[in-house]
Amino acid sequence: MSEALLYSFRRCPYAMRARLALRYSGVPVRIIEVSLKAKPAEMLALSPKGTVPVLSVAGEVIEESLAIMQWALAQHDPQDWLLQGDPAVLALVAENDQGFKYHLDRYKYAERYPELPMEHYRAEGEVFLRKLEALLAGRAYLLADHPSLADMALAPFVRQFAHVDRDWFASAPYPRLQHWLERFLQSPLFVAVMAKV
Ligand SMILES: N[C@@H](CCC(=O)N[C@@H](CS)C(=O)NCC(=O)O)C(=O)O
Repeated sequence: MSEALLYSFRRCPYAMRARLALRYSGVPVRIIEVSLKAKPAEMLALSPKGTVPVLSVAGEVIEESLAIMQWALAQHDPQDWLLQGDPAVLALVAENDQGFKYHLDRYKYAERYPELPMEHYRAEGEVFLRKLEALLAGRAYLLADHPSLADMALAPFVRQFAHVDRDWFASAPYPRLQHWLERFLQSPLFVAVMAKV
């Protein structure tokens, strides 16, 4: 198999989740850090839609972060991140990608949506935070007592939400979620995929 290439942007949460799954799977990948303002022509030739991450492997192009995660886990999933195909995994990722992300963007860039105050967008995002807090009752990870694809697909987005106003997040009533995020941020896997290349 020829070398796998991942077009990535270090701070993009979609690219982070792809890097997490690829590194966990142990598949060797060359990471190409792109500038979103000047995307490389080779990447656009493979994937004209122009979003990162894009994985090019063995003649195949995978241009959605969740599909890249699933591809990586299909190669090797030593700690059962797929939870043996439990549909709850993809359902939670869909809620993140189709619901929470929308509110996250409005909260993060509230000045671009001046029709409502920032607190409104934050409160809408908190509905999902409360759900995650409840899922963490009695277990260390969202859907099991070990990490799953859901934890890894969501954590980069919860991180962004938390970092909009760190003081607010630190004092918000989500102790389990705070702990879960902190453990993720300090995990060797996350630290490794955030190293500057
Ligand atoms: N649905 C895509 C979304 C990827 C996405 O939106 N990535 C952003 C960066 S975080 C991007 O590349 N945006 C294009 C741009 O900013 O030009 C996925 O899951 O991979």
